[in-house]
This record gives sequence, structure tokens and C-alpha cells, in this order.
Amino acid sequence: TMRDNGRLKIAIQKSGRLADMSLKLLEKCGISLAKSRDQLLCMADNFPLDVFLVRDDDIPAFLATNVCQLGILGQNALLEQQANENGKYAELKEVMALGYGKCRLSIAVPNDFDYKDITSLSGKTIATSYRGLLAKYLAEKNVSADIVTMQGAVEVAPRTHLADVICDLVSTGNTLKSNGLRETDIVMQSQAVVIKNEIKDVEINSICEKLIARLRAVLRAEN
Ligand code: PRT
Ligand code: ZN
Repeated sequence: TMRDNGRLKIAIQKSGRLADMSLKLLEKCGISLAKSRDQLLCMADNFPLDVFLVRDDDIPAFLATNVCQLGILGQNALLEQQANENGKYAELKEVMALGYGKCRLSIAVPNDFDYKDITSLSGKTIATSYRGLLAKYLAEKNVSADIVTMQGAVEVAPRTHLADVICDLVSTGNTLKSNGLRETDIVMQSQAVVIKNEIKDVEINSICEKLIARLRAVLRAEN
């Protein structure tokens, strides 16, 4: 079957903020991939590697089921799924940080919100796509608030009165600004990372070590 054809499998984002950089990174490792991007699978013709192009949210599941052994995704996405999935993804390990896709998961409040410190959020409603990470953060700070989970457009939640404040990814801060919000707390800093499952196959593992060595060399050359 495709599962055990002696090739290493890596899952990367098909389209979105990490997609181009992740493909480019593999190319910088000297891996030549067929151009077509509309397929699920891309096979390298000069290295025993198959590239799966998927939704970033699905990457932990691809590794946990050993369909793929490596993945590239935002640390935020990995840690959120690990916070939610009850140990299912505990064996997924971060191998290296890649230096792109940098952002932070932050709490932001409307400009006219009377914010003193994190306790100002007690009893409030917070909209987020990161329930697991936010719940952990609030628990650490001993703050009890209601979390409403949204899949997107989190920044409009206060204006529609769906929530008092939000917790969302921020990079430039322009989205917050244009929605009349200001950042008050950083829950976590994030960037793209390589993750790996527990590879049992000795041959696949040695291919994996080779790819990781190439990735390290590329990053070293860039820094
Ligand atoms: O389709 P798929 O499910 O694969 O993609 P997606 O839509 O879930 O994810 P995508 O492509 O938006 O983001 C992928 C990863 O990029 C995230 O998990 C982060 O690790 C990283 N990343 C880096 C960001 C940002 N920067 C970012 N700014 N992800 C999202 N944003 C969004 C944020 O949610 C907000 O809406 O951009 C807006 C804020 O940006 P600024 O510049 O206005 O502050
Ligand atoms: Zn996604």
C-alpha cells in the first residue's frame, strides 16, 4: 500500500499563510517536487519523500495515524489540538522552529473597555478559535470567564455583542486596530514548526534524520 512504500511522508498546509514558505523550504533542501498544487500528494523525484497537501488543522491527525511521519504547522495549532484532544497527540514532538509564520495569540479588548489587568476579564465573554489554550491561560491566572468558540471573524465578535473581548492570532496588529480593539495580554508566541511522530520503521527514521539534517543546514545558512 501507499502507507509502506518505503518513503517518508510529510504533511504541509495546502493553501494559506504557511503553504508557500513550507514548499519553498523543502525546495531549499534540494527536494524537487512536481509543480501541480491542486493534488493531495506530491512525490519528490530525487529524495524518498511524499508531500501531503492538507488543511493545517488536519496535520496532527495525519501524524497520529502514521499516514505521515512529519508535519509543518503553527505551534499555536499543535498546542491547541494537544490541549483539546485528551492525550491523543501527546506523542507528537516539535523537532525544530522554522522562523516563519510568526504571530502571537493575544487577548484584545474594545478601545473603550475598562481594562486594568487580567482580572478585568472575570465574568466576561471571550470569543476565540483557541478555546484550549485560552482556557489554560485563564486557569493559570485564576480568572473565570465564558469562552465562546468561533471558527473565524473573531475580531467582529465585540461589535456584534457575541462577546465582550477576543483572543486571536495577531501579527501586524492591523486587524485589531481596524476593529477598534487593543491588545492586552499575550497568551503565547508562535511560529511554524516541524513536528514528528514516533517513527518505528528504521529505514523511514533514517530518511527522516536526513531530511531534518538538511532542514537544519538550510536554517543555519539563512541565520
Ligand atoms: O485552510 P487552512 O485550515 O489550512 O488554513 P487556516 O485558514 O486555518 O490558517 P491560516 O493560513 O490563516 O494560518 C496558518 C497559520 O499561520 C496559523 O496557524 C498561524 O500559525 C500562522 N499565522 C501567522 C497567522 C497569522 N500570522 C495571522 N496574522 N494566522 C492567522 N493570522 C490572522 C489572525 O487570525 C487575524 O485574523 O490574521 C489576522 C491578524 O493579522 P494582523 O496582521 O492584522 O495582525
Ligand atoms: Zn486551519
